Order: sequence, then C-alpha cells, then structure tokens
Amino acid sequence: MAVDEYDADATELLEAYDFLMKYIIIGEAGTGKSCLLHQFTHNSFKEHSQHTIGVEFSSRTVNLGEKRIKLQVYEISSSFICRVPNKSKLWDTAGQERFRSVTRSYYRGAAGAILVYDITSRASFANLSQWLADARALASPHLVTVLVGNKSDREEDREVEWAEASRWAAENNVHFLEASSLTGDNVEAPFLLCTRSILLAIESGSLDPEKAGSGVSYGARALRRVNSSSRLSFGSLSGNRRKSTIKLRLPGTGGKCC
Ligand SMILES: Nc1nc2c(ncn2[C@@H]2O[C@H](COP(=O)(O)OP(=O)(O)O)[C@@H](O)[C@H]2O)c(=O)[nH]1
Ligand SMILES: [Mg+2]
Repeated sequence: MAVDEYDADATELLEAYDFLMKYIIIGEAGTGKSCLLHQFTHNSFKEHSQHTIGVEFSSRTVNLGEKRIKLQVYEISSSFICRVPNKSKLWDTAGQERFRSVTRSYYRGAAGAILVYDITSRASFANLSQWLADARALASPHLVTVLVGNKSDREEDREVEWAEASRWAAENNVHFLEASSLTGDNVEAPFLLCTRSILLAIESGSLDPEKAGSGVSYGARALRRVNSSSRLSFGSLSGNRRKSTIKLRLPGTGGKCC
C-alpha cells in the first residue's frame, strides 16, 4: 500500500479526507525536528535550517488503507522570542517558565507526538522523560507517542545505542525507530505508525473523534459517507476486514521499529 496512493486528477478528492489529526514534534533544539517535518511534508532535506523560535506548522495528507487522513503537525521549540529593551539581541528563552507556558498551549488536543532525539547527542536523549511528561500532561489523554532517534546517517558519531533507546521506549510505552531527515530514511514511518495506532483506537471505540480535545476530527469525506449511508461506519478498518489484515508499509524500517 503506497502512502500517497490517490487519484491525482480528482482535485476535489485531494482536499477531502476522512480524519484530521493534530500532531506535535517535540524534543531538544538541534535534534532535527524542523528537518524531519520538512522532509515529511516536502520530501526534501531542509538546508540551512534555522533555530526554531516558538512554533512551526506544516501539514500533509496520507492514505492508510481506505482512509485519507490530514495531519496537521506543529513543531514546538523550547525557545520563544524575548527582545530585551534597548537591545537588539534575541535571547534564547529555553527553560524559562513564562515562555514554556506559551509553547505548552500548543500541546493541547494533540493526538500524536513525535518525540525526537539525536543519536549523536546523549544530552538530547537524557531529557526525553521531561518532554514526554509534558506531552502526556498537556495533550490528548489518548496521546500516541513515537520516539525517533534522528541523524541515523551519522553512525560514526553515535552516542546513543539503538538497544538503549529501544529499552527506554518499551519502558515508557512509546513506539520507537531511528530515522534520517537528511537521507529521508524512515521519515514517514513515525507519522504512519502514529496514524495507524490512532485509527485503531477510533475503531476500537477507545477514542471518540467527536469528543473535544481528542486531537482528531471527522473530515468532509467521512461525513459524506455518513450522509449517504445514514450510519457511522468507517468500513475499511472493520466490516469485512479483520484488524490483523490491515497492512501498513513502513518504508525502510528494516525491522528497526517496535
Ligand atoms: N546529518 C544529519 N543532520 C541533520 C539531520 N537532521 C537535521 N540535521 C541537522 O541538524 C541541525 C538542526 O536541525 P533542525 O531541524 O533545525 O533541528 P531542530 O532544532 O530540532 O528543529 C541542522 O544543522 C540540520 O542540518 C539528519 O538526519 N542528519
Ligand atoms: Mg526547529
């Protein structure tokens, strides 16, 4: 199943989707969050990525089974603009509570979180617990989190072993994989993993898209189905298909995904 398998001629359908999901990308500065988001939405490496101040936003629509899902993705940085009077300098406000509270508001109602560290930086791995705690405290109660060890192309500079990160992920009940925003390797996988988990939660009834703060809402395509069948059914994940028959191709995961 291709990720972007849609009829390019059907302009109307390009904008139609079954679900809209809000995702956040979090983690220490410099881990490659902006590059990951850019690679996912533009299919290219973002050269000369600037330090993110505040929040960056981008979106992309993906296909999973028979569902079209629009992902709205917010990169949340720990820095915000702070202009000191009579000085032109911009201060990095990372860690200052006043600014953290502003960025924290963007966590609200997120259905999925991509938690990023840099495999060549132990410091970026050491802070993961704080990022995860913030996300779990502030986002949707059903938040699905995927841990991403970015910069897998820099194997020679590795400071965090795959096995250690995999263990941390298992202990903290999050998915895990390594990726490279530079080469594009495994960049789609974390988003698709998240989306698949959320769709399954909807199907099982544990997540209700109509509930405020769920991070998911129905798109016009889903509503059209409701109108035409007068019944709320999202056939492809249930109905005649068994859950186990849903197959998700995660390009390049090479088995390094749990
Ligand atoms: N080698 C390598 N460098 C990367 C990768 N992703 C990001 N970078 C570099 O890491 C630096 C920080 O990236 P950026 O996306 O701005 O990090 P952010 O602060 O987390 O948003 C930049 O110099 C990028 O060119 C990657 O997968 N591989
Ligand atoms: Mg950034």
